[in-house]
Formats: sequence, C-alpha cells, structure tokens
Amino acid sequence: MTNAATATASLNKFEKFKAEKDGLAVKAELEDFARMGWEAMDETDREHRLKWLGIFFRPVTPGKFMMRMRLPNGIISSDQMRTLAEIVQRYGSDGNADITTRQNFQLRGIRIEDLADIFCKLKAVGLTSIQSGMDNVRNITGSPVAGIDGDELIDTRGLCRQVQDAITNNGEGNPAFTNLPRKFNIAIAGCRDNSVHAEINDIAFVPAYKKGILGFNVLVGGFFSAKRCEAAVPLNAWVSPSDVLRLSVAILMVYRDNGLRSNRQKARLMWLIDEWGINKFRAEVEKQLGQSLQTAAEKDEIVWEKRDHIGVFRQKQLGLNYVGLHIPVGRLYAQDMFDLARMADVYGSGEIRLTVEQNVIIPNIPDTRLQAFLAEPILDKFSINPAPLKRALVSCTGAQFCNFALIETKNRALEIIQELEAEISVSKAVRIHWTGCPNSCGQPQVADIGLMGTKVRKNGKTLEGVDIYMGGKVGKDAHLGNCLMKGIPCEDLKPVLVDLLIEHFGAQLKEQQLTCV
Ligand code: SRM
Ligand code: SF4
Repeated sequence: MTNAATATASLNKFEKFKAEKDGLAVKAELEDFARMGWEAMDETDREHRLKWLGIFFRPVTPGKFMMRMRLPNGIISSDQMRTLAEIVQRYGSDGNADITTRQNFQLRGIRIEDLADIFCKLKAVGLTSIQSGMDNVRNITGSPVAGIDGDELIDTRGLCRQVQDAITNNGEGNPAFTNLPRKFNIAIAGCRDNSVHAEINDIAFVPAYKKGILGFNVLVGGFFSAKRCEAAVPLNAWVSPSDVLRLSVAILMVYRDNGLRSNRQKARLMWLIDEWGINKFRAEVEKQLGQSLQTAAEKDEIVWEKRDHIGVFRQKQLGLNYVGLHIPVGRLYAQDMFDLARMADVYGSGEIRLTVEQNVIIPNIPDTRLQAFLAEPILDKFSINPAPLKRALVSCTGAQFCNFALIETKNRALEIIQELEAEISVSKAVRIHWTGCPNSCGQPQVADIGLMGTKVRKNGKTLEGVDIYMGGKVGKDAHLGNCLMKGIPCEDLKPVLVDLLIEHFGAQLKEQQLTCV
C-alpha cells in the first residue's frame, strides 16, 4: 500500500466520505436533489453531507427533514422569526420549531424540494443554517441579556457574531472550518452568572479582570459524549475582547490539523489535550497565533448563581424592561412564532432572544407598555411565572424525531412534571433535564436532577427507562453531576422523583394528598 492508501485505510467512515467530497459541496446540488427526490439521493449526501447546510435527514420521519439554524448569541428579529414561522407553517401539522439547548432554533417538516427557496428566504432576512451539524462549530452561545443587563461585564453580542461570521464566511460557508475531527462548541459569557454553561464547551470565554482590564479567561475541552463527559479545563490564558476571534480561530486550526481522527469516539478536543497535555496544547496555540498568550487572570468574575430570566426585569436602559417567557420544553408552532414576533414589534424593539433553557426573552419594553404586554393572552400559554418544577424543565428532542433516542422525552417530561406539580409543592425551581440517550443533548449532567434515557428489563419486557443524575451545579462554581441511580423504568419514575424532591429539594406532599392518605 502507498502511504496515502495506508492513511485512508486507518480513517473512520466519516473521515473517508469527508475526504471524498466536502460537505459544503452539496450546496450546489440542491436543484438536482429537488428533481430526484430524497429517496433517490446518494445516501451519504442525504444522511450526512446535507448536515453541512444544517439539513438533517430524520429516519423517524423520512422525507421530513429538520433544519438547524445558527443564531449567534440566540438573538433573532421579528422579521426573521416570521420567516421561520412561514417556513414551518407550510408543513401544517408536520411543522414546528424547537428552541435548543444552544440558544438556537430547529425547524421540522422541511421537504427537500423546498430547500432552494427556503435558503433564498433565509438569506433575504440575514439568517443562515450553514455548518450547524456534523464536524462543524455549533451555534455560538452568549449571554441572553447582553447589552441590557445592568450588571453585565462584557456585551457578548458582537463577539458571537464575529466568531460566527468568520467560521461561516458570513453565512456563505467556509471550507477552512468544514472538516474538523468532530463537532465543536464555543460559548462567550459576559455576565456574572455563567449563563452559557461555559464548563461544557470546547472553548469558553469567561469574564475576568487582568491588571484592571476586563477581558476573558479561557477554558478548553469541555464536552459530553456517550463515552465520556468532561468539564472544560483552564488554558491558563487571558485575552482582551478584541482577541476572542483570533484565539478561537487559532484553537480551531490547531484542532483541525492535529485532532485525533481515527476513532470518532475519541475525536473531541479534550482527547487531543489529554494526548498532548495542556502545556503543549497551549504552546501549539501560541505557535498558531504567532505570539505568546498572557497567563490567566487570578480569578474570574462568575460570582452569581445562574438566573433563568423568566419574569419581568428592568434593563440598564432607563425606562425599559425585558420579559422572559417560559416556553414548555422549548416547543413552538407557527402561530406561536407569529404571536411572539408581533409582541416584539408592538411592545418592544422587534427583537427576540432565546436562552439555553429553551425559553424566550423579549427586550426593550417601555414602562408605559408593560401592563398591556402582560395582559396579552399569549402569556397564559407562555407564562412569566410558571410553577417551580415546570419553570426549570429542559428536554432534548427524544424519540418523536431523533433516531438515537432510547426514550420519548419532551411529551413525557411535560406529563410527568404536571403530575408532580399536582402531588407536591416546592418553594423554588428544581432544574430537571431530560435527555433521550447518552449523547446528553439535554445536558443532564448540569441539572439538579438529570434523566438520561435507557432501555430497562422489567417482568421479561424491555421498557423505556432512565438513569438518574444529580448534583449538577450551574453558575458560580459550576460542576457536573453524577449518575446516582440506573435503569428506572419510566412507568415507575414518578414516585422516585417525588422521594428525591422531598429528600433533597424540600418538597412537600400537597395537603389534599395527605388527607387522602
Ligand atoms: Fe446534540 C447529536 C439534538 C445540543 C451532544 N444532537 C445530535 C443529533 C443531531 C442526532 C441526530 O442526528 O439525530 C440530534 C438531533 C435530533 C433532532 O432531530 O432534533 C441532536 N443536540 C440536539 C439539540 C436539538 C437538543 C435540544 O433539544 O435542544 C441541541 C441542538 C443544539 C444546537 O442548536 O446546535 C443539542 N448536543 C447538544 C449538546 C448540549 C450543548 O451543546 O450544550 C450536547 C452535549 C455537549 C457537547 O456536544 O459536548 C450534544 N449531540 C450530542 C452528541 C454527542 C457528541 C459527542 O462528542 O459524542 C451527538 C452525537 C454525535 O455528534 O455523534 C449529538
Ligand atoms: Fe437525540 Fe440523544 Fe440528543 Fe436526545 S440526547 S436529541 S435522543 S441524540
């Protein structure tokens, strides 16, 4: 064998098909795909390469694709929201939009023959879905109250946008970053409460003062996978906001050129850091940058508990408010999106924001308009004061649409939470996160109670069940939770949760319940 042939032979199947044809190449083939239909498409194009455009084939709903957007810092305008609403509206009951755990939207029901038209519509309103799947950088998360929070340290909006624009070549696609060894997550925290879950990102910037100057300490290598979950580790570097983009690009290039590619289970950034050690990794990043990095500031400024932003809050701008609405498990339908867009236009500045808890914030509502805003009927559905368990409920997609799922999540999460709210009372929110499989998209390891889908055997039958995680801490001193109990059938879960909530979170059985007993 030649050297090249030996190198190819050691590549996993994903590396092989990437070497054959770059994912972005399918951008030029959309009309062909529309003509031939999804059934006749080359399988690799359909099931993998389309993800470079943010289009995901769903084996659970064949022919109805999912589209994952990019919304840097989770910000979307009312016009953009209406465009997304129109896209899902045309698919009737197949169409909906989920707010994701990366402050982003995923749209459902998409037909291959509509893609060219959809991309034109997105471009017209300045939206893109490019490079949002497979071995690309995911949505860049930032503080959901950037620019409006009175206590903010650094406004992350421009930084998230800069990083996205560089990585995607302003939404057109950037071949320099379309063949990473694996997916890659970047988060930029600007407030004091670590609103982005810095610790679970491949690169995270957290505010820190160095010699009186405000910039960021840098963490690297955080990730979840079915095989391993790790919190990010300090790079021992501090950068000023103006260097965030350069450092992100340098780290990405080091990862792109050196990341491990033979075993996909060991290809995330942390595996390279393990192999090299953090000092060599840092030195290689410096080499790529062409300059030394400053060492980290002694401490960072993450000193608050994490806020959920649900409710009414004063902005730093006098006379303006932002209102956080609770969106149950992040699911929206076309009409909801039109309604939210209208609310943002009529009462705010036409801006809408998303949070990693899968909720919505409408900013810039003048004091004089607030009462009218709060009287809108949509607040019955998307509450500003939801019950404490529902309030902090997060769920990944699960079996309804995701073929990796071992269990149904979103619908079940809502059902069980309703039953729990009926049985017990808790004085403050308990963060319960559902995730349908060990890929951990619903981040059970950051939750107070994390529920990870699994299959269990009971009375000779295979049933849907969960492994239970506890102890995830967010905000100040964030750390990951651990698996506490394994293999609880979902049908037996409620009493287990009741016990955990009573024992660890001060929940009490409701009086009615006590009387019945
Ligand atoms: Fe995820 C794969 C959904 C956030 C770890 N994730 C998938 C796929 C694409 C699998 C698939 O093809 O079916 C899921 C699409 C299902 C669907 O139809 O919706 C999927 N992930 C999601 C979302 C939508 C969950 C949600 O309901 O919010 C989130 C989309 C974020 C976005 O806007 O880009 C989502 N996924 C995450 C997170 C959380 C985060 O980023 O903070 C993680 C853990 C953090 C991390 O990545 O380190 C996560 N997803 C994974 C993994 C495991 C990665 C690994 O290194 O092994 C996979 C599987 C893979 O990539 O092979 C995966
Ligand atoms: Fe699908 Fe598993 Fe991710 Fe849930 S955690 S969206 S089931 S891959």
